[in-house]
Amino acid sequence: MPSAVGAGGAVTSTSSRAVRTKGRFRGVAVAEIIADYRMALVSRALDDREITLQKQSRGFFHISGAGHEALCLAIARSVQPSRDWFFPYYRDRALVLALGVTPTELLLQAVGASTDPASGGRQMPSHFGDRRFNIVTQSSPTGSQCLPAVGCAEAGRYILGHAEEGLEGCSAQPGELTYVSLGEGATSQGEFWESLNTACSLRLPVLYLVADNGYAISVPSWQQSPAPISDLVKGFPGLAVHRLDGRDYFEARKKIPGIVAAVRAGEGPALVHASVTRPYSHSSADTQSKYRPRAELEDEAWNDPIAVLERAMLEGGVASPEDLAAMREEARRLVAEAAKEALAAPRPDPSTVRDHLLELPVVAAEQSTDAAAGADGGADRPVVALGEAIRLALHEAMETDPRVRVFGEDVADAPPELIDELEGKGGVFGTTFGLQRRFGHDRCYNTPLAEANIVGRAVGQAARGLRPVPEVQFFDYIWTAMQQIKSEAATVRWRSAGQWSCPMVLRVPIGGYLAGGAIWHSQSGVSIFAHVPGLVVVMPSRAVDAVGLLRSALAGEDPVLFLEHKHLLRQRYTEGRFPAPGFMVPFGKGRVVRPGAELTIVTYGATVERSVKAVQQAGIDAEVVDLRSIAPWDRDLVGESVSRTGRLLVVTEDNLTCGFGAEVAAWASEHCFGDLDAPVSRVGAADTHVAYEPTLERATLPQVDDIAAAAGSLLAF
Ligand SMILES: Cc1ncc(C[n+]2csc(CCOP(=O)(O)OP(=O)(O)O)c2C)c(N)n1
Ligand SMILES: [Mg+2]
Repeated sequence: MPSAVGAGGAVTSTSSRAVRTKGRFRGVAVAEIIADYRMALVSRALDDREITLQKQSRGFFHISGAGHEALCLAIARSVQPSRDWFFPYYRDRALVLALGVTPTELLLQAVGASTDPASGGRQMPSHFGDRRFNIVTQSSPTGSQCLPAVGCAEAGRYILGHAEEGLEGCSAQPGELTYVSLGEGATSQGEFWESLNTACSLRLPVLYLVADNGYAISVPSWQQSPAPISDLVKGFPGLAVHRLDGRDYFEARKKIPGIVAAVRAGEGPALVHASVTRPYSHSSADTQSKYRPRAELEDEAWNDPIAVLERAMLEGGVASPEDLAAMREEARRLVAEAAKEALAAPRPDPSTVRDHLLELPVVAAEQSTDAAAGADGGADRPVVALGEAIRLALHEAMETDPRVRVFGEDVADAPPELIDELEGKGGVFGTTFGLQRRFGHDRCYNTPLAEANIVGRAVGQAARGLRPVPEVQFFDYIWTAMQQIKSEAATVRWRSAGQWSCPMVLRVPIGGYLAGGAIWHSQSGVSIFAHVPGLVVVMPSRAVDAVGLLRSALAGEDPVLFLEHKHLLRQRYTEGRFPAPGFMVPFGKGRVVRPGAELTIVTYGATVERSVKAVQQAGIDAEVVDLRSIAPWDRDLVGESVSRTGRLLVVTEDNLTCGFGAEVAAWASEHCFGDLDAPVSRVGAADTHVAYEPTLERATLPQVDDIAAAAGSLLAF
């Protein structure tokens, strides 16, 4: 297999000078030394050019790859862009150049051109991403790339193992590895450690590169952690840990091939802890002379990997001082040409700023009617409540699509070796019961008790074209996964200008009314997620809708937060006949649960049934609308209903303040003002936490009486 360098033909020699290209020096082919030196110079020249562009207000930010070039280029000699997968760090400029990204393409991002292939002008420079070379779109939170990288590696193994099933849109190659890099500062993040846990447990082919330049912005590494990272990770079983001087191109060239070969051979993950330098300030927003002594900077300049390489080349007679000067000039010229091209490129059209947020699956109107749900009579289909409907819909999804994998805490039935002897658990609510038994351990499996791990691995699997269905066991514990949901999953499509997507269905039991659930088993809070662009949020209140929404979620290409109200899982009133194949519920379409003429009640989840009861109790003619889908939500249906009734009450289990009801009310005040005969009113939870003792819980969450009273006041207005 050829190595990565030059694979994309990105930076090739145009020098007119005859530099020595034959023979070997310090164990490395001279031609490769020269090519890598040229690439290092181009990388450095790109840094310099981006700094200039920013000073000229033609670029808007800069973060350098300076000091990391030799290490990156040595890695590039052992990895393969068509075969391996890459989760780079922002200092990996030289690596992505070697993988095939061109200098012009990098500069297109720096100037924010619409033709920036990585992000269409949406991301800061050095936020790489390129499908051609398996460089997965990069985000900014330091360390958050580690879990998707692990998901990517496990997806590769799964795809290879299931190749005969013809997984649509998925490919993997034997011996592939996933590369993920980060700085020594980012190793402080929990997500890094969560990723090591799984990479080691599953012996995944992950190559970690920790490029240690001694600083995380201004924080020196000794303030970061109690020991260097290569010491800290020594206890991880199965992790091959290597220390090397990444300032020395020859040392890196010598050590990296063996490390990579071991990962490819299936020996498990490896972590390379490499010293590098940071000759430029952290970024264009930083001035490192404020916190780094002059002597240290001078010492670093001497050990700058390009300077070290130049001294070696001179010593070994690989190049003369004139050769070096000529190659420097050549790199400068090449980058100057690239900058011209980038500056001539078109700017993004402001009207496109919302493009690539979501691509909702198309559901025909006739597919989503109750008639469609009941098509073919369906006597052979069972009548089920919400929880069982979800369980059966998961069986259906896994039956029809081998790309679907279900994982989370406790979702499996039993240890694989004991499954024939035991009944099996299948989730704390039994919603995944039987999936492992039916579809096998690699399609339904338990994860560590770590929510970021669960969601982050799903993000990486989705990047490989799988259809992960992760579960976060309780909504109350979703917060550690928030970064993976908000910063990773929800931004993938937008930040890559549609180049990548994140088709994942994140199932999460939610809500209260449990009489004993208390503060950490009763939380709501959908408004927090509805606030996140790029995320679909749904919450069915009956079995039929749960199946229809789950089918839509699995048919789509975007992350869906699928909220399963715990109180509803086994309620008789959620029951319905398991819908016929083909029935789907489109996102953003509500349902009139009960028609009425004098008041519209808009709600979702567990307050749907409570609202219906309140209407009956009050003996009023109110229309009850179940939104079903919270992001996007059905403004048309609400507007149409209010135009007939003239009154609107929004009922949510969310706390009143900044709950989702506030959004509906604000929208209605703006758009339905002319139709309203009374102020828009809200019923929500009592802006406190949910207590354990049932009377306290009742005092917190909206009750039938509260809804009836609010409806009565509105009608009396
Ligand atoms: C989660 C998170 N916190 C803070 C930041 C701001 N930030 C950007 S880079 C950086 C330092 C990273 O240091 P290190 O991992 O050592 O990488 P280096 O920049 O030194 O290569 C910080 C704090 C961020 N991007 N993400
Ligand atoms: Mg650092």
